[in-house]
Amino acid sequence: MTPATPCLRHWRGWVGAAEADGWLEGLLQEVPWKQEHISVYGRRHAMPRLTCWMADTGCGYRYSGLENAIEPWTPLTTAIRQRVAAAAAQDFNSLLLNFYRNGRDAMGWHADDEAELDPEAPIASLSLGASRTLRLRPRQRATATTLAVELGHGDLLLMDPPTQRHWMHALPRRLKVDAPRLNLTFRVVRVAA
Ligand SMILES: O=C(O)CCC(=O)C(=O)O
Repeated sequence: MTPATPCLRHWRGWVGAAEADGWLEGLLQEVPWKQEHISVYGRRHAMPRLTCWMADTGCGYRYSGLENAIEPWTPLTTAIRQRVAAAAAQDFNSLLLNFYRNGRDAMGWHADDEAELDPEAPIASLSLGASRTLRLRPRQRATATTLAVELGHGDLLLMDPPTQRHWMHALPRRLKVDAPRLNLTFRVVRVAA
């Protein structure tokens, strides 16, 4: 059965505005942002956002049919990783960065439940820049409640298990937004022993 609510911990303004400004600027500069493409019904489309996958050695990850090349951690992502790990009481070995250039960039409905990810670990999501709405809905559409979580500059959202098993999430377009937004989701990839 789908739990009535997803297991979320939301810390608004988890990092103060001045430091969040510095992280936003620093990440825009130092991350090797990529324009990836996906195939839908045989047609190739540019993803509506730029992305980058950073991870420890051996933490490969596939989603939307993409095999993500692993980029090394940068000084800033290493520092942020340590801060997020302390807040979440959880070590993370990988990070998906999304760069929404303006309100036309978005992410469709999905769950972060790929076989590579540890289903017992939380996913920690840090937002920087323009405020946007994360929507969540149960996988079983019969109970089609859609929740909205407004994610602002410096917010940290923890999605605890079993959220990914029962809920999907999306970041819809918001056409009035001109400003950029970054989202960093720290994850635990299962590494073969
Ligand atoms: O940008 C967001 O807040 C959502 C990102 C997301 O859903 C993901 O990385 O899986």
